[in-house]
Amino acid sequence: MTKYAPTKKFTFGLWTVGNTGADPFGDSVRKKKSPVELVHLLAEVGAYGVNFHDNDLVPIDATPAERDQIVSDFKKALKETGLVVPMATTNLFASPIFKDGAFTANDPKVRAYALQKTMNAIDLGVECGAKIYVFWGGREGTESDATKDPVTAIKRNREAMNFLTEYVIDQGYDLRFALEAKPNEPRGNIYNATTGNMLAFIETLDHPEMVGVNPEVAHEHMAGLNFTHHVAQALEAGKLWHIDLNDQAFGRYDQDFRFGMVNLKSAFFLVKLLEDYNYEGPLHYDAHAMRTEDYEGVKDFARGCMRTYMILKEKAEMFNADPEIQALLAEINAEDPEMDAFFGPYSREKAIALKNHGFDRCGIAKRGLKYERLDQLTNEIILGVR
Ligand code: GLT
Ligand code: MN
Ligand code: MN
Repeated sequence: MTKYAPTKKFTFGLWTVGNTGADPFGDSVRKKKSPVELVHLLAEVGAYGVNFHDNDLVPIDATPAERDQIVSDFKKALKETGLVVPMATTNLFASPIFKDGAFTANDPKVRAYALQKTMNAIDLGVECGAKIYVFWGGREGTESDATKDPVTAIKRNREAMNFLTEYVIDQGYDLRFALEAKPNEPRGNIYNATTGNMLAFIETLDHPEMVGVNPEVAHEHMAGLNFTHHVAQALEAGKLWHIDLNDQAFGRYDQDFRFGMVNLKSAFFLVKLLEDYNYEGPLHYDAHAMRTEDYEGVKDFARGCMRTYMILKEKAEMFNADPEIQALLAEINAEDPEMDAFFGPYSREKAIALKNHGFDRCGIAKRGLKYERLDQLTNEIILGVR
């Protein structure tokens, strides 16, 4: 097998490699490909799986007969290529009916339609083998807070999640939900703006055990936040069930660049975290090729996403095996037996002993931590000179 071959569960949405390059200022630059063609393209570049929104596969106005034909063609392509569908989701943002949101829209007809559309989309996803169902509430927000009460919005969102988890249980589906946060775009402000917000929201649901998160690199970066820390919180809580990898310059428009294209060092720490903690879920590239590319460029984009991950995985292994780095880490993290008595579960005796202990505050603060050396060594691993 060639070096850096894509051996992980790398997946792409139909909407990612199928993106035709239109933006708010310009038309499509690539001819639209069918789902079947995209499955074959993904097989060619070595992907493991493909994800979709209901309407990436079945147009919103398809007849039941058309739907069945499309699904059967798609399944045939999966069978031919060996690709799987680990995740599916609902398009609750493109149709004008969702201009004021879906589950949080002020119009009850819109909220009810959003539930109906999602139940149908869940059926479609499960039929194609999906085990994870993503919820990205791109339109769940406001441009002006005069228009919607934010507490009411939280309650509407919760009611929708509770209804849909019950639907999944009622159908006997083997399906878990993953909630994806984003701070803005396409709404001026989107509710539950970060992965941390989502983790808190999940604990208020009727079935928190069925709901985890799907963090996306670009979405935390858009808010100027450290993505790796958000992923760590989800991992530690046992809630990292899916992840959207891409890249994004801080403070810019929603860019959806190839993984590692802008912030290589953040990408390194992310891959290291996922590998160190044995994340085994899908690694989904929610990104698209630059508008300058034809479909050969789309393949370069997809191969690049996966290859960068595999290279950074190797770099993380080098970091973990580097004697100088490991010696520095051991020194930094050295325990002090004298302090052991103060940690662990609370007791009144412990509290009294700790209050009476004398600390050499200035002496302790004098110690240099050698983080400059450690970070430079990290850079040299990433730069390939170590
Ligand atoms: C859309 C969005 C993504 C979400 C997708 C799932 S759709 O492309 O930008 O971040 O993950 O609905
Ligand atoms: Mn995005
Ligand atoms: Mn995403």
